[in-house]
Amino acid sequence: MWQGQKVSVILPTYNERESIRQMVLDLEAIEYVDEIIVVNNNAAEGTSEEVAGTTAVEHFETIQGYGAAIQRGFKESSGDLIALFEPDGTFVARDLFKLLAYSEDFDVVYGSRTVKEFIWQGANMGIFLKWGNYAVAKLMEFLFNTTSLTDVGCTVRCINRTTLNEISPHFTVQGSFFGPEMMVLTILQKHRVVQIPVNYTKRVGTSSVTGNPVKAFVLGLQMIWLVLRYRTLSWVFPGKFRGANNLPQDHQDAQSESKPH
Ligand SMILES: Nc1nc2c(ncn2[C@@H]2O[C@H](COP(=O)(O)OP(=O)(O)O)[C@@H](O)[C@H]2O)c(=O)[nH]1
Ligand SMILES: [Mg+2]
Repeated sequence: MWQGQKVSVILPTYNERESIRQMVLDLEAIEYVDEIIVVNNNAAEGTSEEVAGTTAVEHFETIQGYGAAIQRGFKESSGDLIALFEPDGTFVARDLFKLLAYSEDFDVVYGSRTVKEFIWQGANMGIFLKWGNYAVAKLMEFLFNTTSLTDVGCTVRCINRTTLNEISPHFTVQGSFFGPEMMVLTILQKHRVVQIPVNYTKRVGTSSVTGNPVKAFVLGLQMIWLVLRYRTLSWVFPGKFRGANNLPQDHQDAQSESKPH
């Protein structure tokens, strides 16, 4: 529990048999964590055995894809605050503290992996990935005139239940560019969002997405397309991405004048 709110952590897994147990144990050691959900997305053989004996609850999602796995995790979670991490050794569990601290003022706290001081030796965040993520993030920031963004591909993030309920009916992406779709939806619905640096370390095992430069480049193009598509659609159909409980625009503007952000 964090400030009276139940905390769920979701770990999607595909090829992290060697590292998932340690991540679960690290999360279990954090007193604020109430629920750990592992979403087994047709994961490497032996993954379930690694999770067994921990307090994590494993769910099986057969639709292949990063987005499908995370959306399944969201559906299975019961927390008021829902955090996402990867169990591949690249993220550190203690960064959850930072997400929770910011969640008091923000509906969604996004992690960023492109701040130099937080990129560990051996992490897969070379010039191409760093500036590619940064450039797409700045494109999103500029086109939506929103908070400072420096990464679009970081899994680590924390969202509150109310906001998740507002955006989830609009999810369409089941693949690897689900991350920026979630970002765009929260921005379009005018939720309070912020992005903060998180540690990014060396991966255990092989990355099946950004470890391959061709795949990473194609993913970058898909992300740019997604940002442009959402920007155009939301201009042409202004009410299209409104959340179920969203107030009309003029009410929101009036409300936000009395809030710090
Ligand atoms: N590659 C891949 N990753 C998936 C899939 N489903 C869930 N994931 C999770 O997505 C995350 C990102 O994958 P990873 O190989 O670490 O790519 P990277 O973070 O870009 O280096 C991991 O936590 C995976 O477990 C899938 O179908 N393919
Ligand atoms: Mg990874």
